[in-house]
Amino acid sequence: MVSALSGEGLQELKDTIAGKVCCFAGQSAVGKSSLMNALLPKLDLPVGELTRKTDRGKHTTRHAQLWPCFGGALLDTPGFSLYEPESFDEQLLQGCYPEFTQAEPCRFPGCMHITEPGCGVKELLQDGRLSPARYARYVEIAKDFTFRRKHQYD
Ligand SMILES: Nc1nc2c(ncn2[C@@H]2O[C@H](COP(=O)(O)OP(=O)(O)OP(=O)(O)O)[C@@H](O)[C@H]2O)c(=O)[nH]1
Ligand SMILES: [Mg+2]
Ligand SMILES: [Zn+2]
Repeated sequence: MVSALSGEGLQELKDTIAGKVCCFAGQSAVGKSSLMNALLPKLDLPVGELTRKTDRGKHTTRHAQLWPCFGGALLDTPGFSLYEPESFDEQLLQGCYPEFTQAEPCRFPGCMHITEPGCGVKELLQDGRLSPARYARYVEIAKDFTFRRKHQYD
């Protein structure tokens, strides 16, 4: 977790990105440019706000720019309105959650970790080794993948 406002997580973020080429990507107004400014105050990049009308960002950043820093480089990018991944492979999705690898094997192979009994990932959730908010978003995305795979030839 990071916050440009409070400075939470900034040192860990610096340590993680040092010596690498990294980019910030995400929906408009999540705070990518604010984070760039917090890490590199000299940049003074323009930041936007949420529109009351749609509760979405205003697409303040209009181009991607690479800034050398911390022995590597950081790229600020324009935000998108909606995130819709092209592939909907549930196995690839699970690979995006490194926490899942700490789980005991689930009772059923190919477990989606949603409603199946004997699920190791659900146990992680119970002992607080998996963030409930991250898990809730995983369930939402996984259900969307299943829905879109079922309807891909409609
Ligand atoms: N409360 C709070 N607000 C933040 C934080 N980071 C950014 N904001 C606010 O969120 C709004 C959008 O920030 P930006 O940095 O412009 O967001 P962005 O992701 O670069 O947006 P685009 O350039 O449109 O893609 C601004 O009003 C910021 O002040 C934060 O850590 N806490
Ligand atoms: Mg921006
Ligand atoms: Zn499971």
